[in-house]
Amino acid sequence: MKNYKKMYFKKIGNKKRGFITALEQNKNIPFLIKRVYYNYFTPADVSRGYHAHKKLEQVLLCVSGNIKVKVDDGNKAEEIDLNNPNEGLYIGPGVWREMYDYSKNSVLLVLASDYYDEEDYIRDYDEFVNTIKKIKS
Ligand code: T46
Repeated sequence: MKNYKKMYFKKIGNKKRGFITALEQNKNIPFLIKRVYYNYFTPADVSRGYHAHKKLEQVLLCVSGNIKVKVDDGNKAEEIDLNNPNEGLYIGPGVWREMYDYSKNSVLLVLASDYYDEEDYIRDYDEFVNTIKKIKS
């Protein structure tokens, strides 16, 4: 089963007054939020990510502008557009991700289930594929 999914959040408001989207831990976000970070001023020709996580769960939201995310579970790779502030991408453990095509002034907001820990990263693609194979066998 895929360990990532596109999420659609409620958009409260109207064109006249503007909109609000609320994110709540263990409600529309499926984990306790221990960390929030955001990535901004990323040049259009830069790709980020190129790693998977061992345990971390995250929800990525492009709250301004748009970006593309390639997710790869070791079996299949898929490109997901994040181009609405009320849409998110849940990514669980064991999913390789690459973010690219950042539009000007895009802001990628990330909600994470744990504190920053470099030990939780798999930054080598071959190691990622081998880890997935071991889990499946
Ligand atoms: C992910 C994608 C979507 C910290 O010190 N604290 C933090 O909370 C984070 C996220 C990063 N850092 C440091 C670690 C590196 O020295 O910031 C530097 C850049 O991190 P990285 O190259 O991992 O950034 P991205 O944009 O490639 O990946 C980030 C997250 O690290 C990652 O968990 O899933 O965003």
